[in-house]
Amino acid sequence: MIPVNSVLQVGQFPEIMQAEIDKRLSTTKLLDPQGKVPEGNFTAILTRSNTTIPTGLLAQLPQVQMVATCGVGYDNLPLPALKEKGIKASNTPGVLNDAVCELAFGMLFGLLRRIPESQEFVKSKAWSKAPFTITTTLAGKRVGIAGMGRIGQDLAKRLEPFKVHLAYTGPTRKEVPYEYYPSIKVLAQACDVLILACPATPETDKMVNAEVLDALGTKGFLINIARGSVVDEAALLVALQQKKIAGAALDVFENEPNPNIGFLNIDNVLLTPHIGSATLETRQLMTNLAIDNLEAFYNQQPLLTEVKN
Ligand code: 8YV
Repeated sequence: MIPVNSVLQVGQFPEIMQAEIDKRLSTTKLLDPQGKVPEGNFTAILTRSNTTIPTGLLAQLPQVQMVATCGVGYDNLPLPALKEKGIKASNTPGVLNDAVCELAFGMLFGLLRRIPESQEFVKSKAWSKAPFTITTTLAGKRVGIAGMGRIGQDLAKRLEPFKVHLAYTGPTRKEVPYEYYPSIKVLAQACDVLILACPATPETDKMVNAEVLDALGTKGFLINIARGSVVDEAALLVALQQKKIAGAALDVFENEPNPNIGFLNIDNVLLTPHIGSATLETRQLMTNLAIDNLEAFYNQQPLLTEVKN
């Protein structure tokens, strides 16, 4: 049982998630993590991946012993400070794989077959003057996945029927039937489509740089469903503008919700507003999993999906 008004909800939640929260518990809300902390004896925080929890906020909440974030990524949490204070943390892995993988497929086919541009082509009546451009087939391509975690593995399995050659990179080899490359540059050299599905960590920060993009090459495509921080966006913009790569599909950006304006004026990109997990079913599952973790905490049970800090 979650004690009434024991949970501080930090950050803005979409309506569907707030409805799920309100079904199961009463929370006090702090929309701006930098704002004035409401009065209360809060022993837990409920937040989302897109809300950064400042260490300073923890200092104002000395009773907090648990932070539950809605999202598989937990780069929004100040892990060293949580560890130092002995504060537990949970995320919501697994329940969003379908939604994220389905978006990745939409981005992949949309990018390779230039579907958004083809719609504009029809709507603008340009079709009456000339046929749409020839595009490219996925079948037969070499697809590299950076990050063979839950989502990366799920994506690879779903890609298998599409007659592609799969390979991956990551800190360690995984028990998967795909070729392993120790570095993302070598993987980029060996693939036609590079999909980023890795967590945002100091090691992956700007991991896709000019060198990696050159390795991907002029017929190569980049898809980012991970975090904007994984890509050196200045280098990506140059590569796109100078056609050093064939195109990019981006669901995540360094600066959300106002991505670099350079991306808005390029035709070989497909842009989506960080909607990987943004389906009704998935957000309901994520919200309830986060609350299940809170319940486990208050019932002094092991957390269901603890962030191992
Ligand atoms: C969250 C995300 O799913 O799960 C993640 O790591 O990137 C986000 O899309 C979303 O913010 C949950 O509310």
